[in-house]
Amino acid sequence: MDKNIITVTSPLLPDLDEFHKMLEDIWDRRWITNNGHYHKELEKALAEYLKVPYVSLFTNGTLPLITALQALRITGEVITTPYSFVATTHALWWNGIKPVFVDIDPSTGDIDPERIERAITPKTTAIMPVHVYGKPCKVDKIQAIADKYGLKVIYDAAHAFGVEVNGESILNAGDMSTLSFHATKVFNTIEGGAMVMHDAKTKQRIDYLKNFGFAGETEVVAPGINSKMDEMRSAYGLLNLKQVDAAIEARHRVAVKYREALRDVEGISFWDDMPGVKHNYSYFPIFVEARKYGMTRDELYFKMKEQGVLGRRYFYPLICEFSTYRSLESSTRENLPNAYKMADEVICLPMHHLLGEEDIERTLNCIVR
Ligand code: T4K
Repeated sequence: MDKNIITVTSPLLPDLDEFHKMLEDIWDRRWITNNGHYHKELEKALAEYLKVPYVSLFTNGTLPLITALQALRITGEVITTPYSFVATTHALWWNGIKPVFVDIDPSTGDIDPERIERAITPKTTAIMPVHVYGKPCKVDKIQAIADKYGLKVIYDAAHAFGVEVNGESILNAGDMSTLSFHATKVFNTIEGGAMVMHDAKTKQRIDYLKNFGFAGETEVVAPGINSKMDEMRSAYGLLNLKQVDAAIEARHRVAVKYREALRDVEGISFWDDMPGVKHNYSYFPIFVEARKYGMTRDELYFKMKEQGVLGRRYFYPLICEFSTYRSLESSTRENLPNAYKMADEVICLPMHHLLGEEDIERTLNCIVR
């Protein structure tokens, strides 16, 4: 990667010598996947770090979504948000489930609970919200609706590693939550992911499902899939877990600087921290109001790009604009005005633990005039 380019993120990498020692140990054990030593260690360490009862590791963040829907036997229609990475809705599609898009709350980017009830039909079986950018959904309101209509709730918490509300992990909300440990995430295992669940029985079932449904050498209890994490990536994850707090703190410092510099820029808005929330600063979205700023979002995005500052337009286009989904009744601009507006105005600024003063200044110089 060209040193003069500032990317939207940069992976948190473990110390190479420490990783090498762990690799030697794995070589000695000659056990490289299928619920090995480091796999077990990482599941335990993550449950403790994340303050959740049970964690099941996966090979990426998409397969736990697909598997959660299988495990809960979700069918028919599922209410979800169009303002996310496309994997959220693809997981429904891969299960033969019809996504029903509900608009977002413009003050958080998350699904607006006030709009969920009117999208429920006799075919609705679940709600799949996303804590987008790690900003916690209104989980109590969503749960109240789910309880009233007998629906399951699966949170796509791909962005919400370590996020807490009033001291409690946001990952404990709903029936299950899923995480992504992709290279671009706050905590990464190169590729990787996890599911968080409330009880040992569910963990057991998920562990079967991610290993072809095997419950023993000769017994298959369900049409499972292969989505196990291997020993190398589990060891890598254990090392990254030791440094993730420092990385989040470094991201926090970047957020503080961005906010200071952008607070009074006419036509640019952003979010402050939410009261009672422990954030992970996974993304720093800004919103460009063209009329007031004097430049459209895309004009600013390409101006930044010309200067080597690679922000990203997460999440533009909306999921409902892609060919697979655009003909659904719920995909229209009339149904999703807030989501379309946000997708048209957003740029995620570079946000990672390695950004220095100079990088921050170069980024801000593109925006502040
Ligand atoms: N649900 C949600 C809400 C998600 O956001 C995601 C994934 C998922 C589910 C699915 O989880 P996974 O199955 O992916 O675990 C990235 C990621 O690939 C994807 O994981 C992520 N969300 C999504 C929001 O972003 P791209 O296509 O934008 O990534 P890419 O390759 O353009 O990388 C972005 C920047 O990161 C690069 O410009 C530079 C930097 N980078 C990237 C990589 C891979 C590095 O510096 N080093 C690297 O190794 O999708």
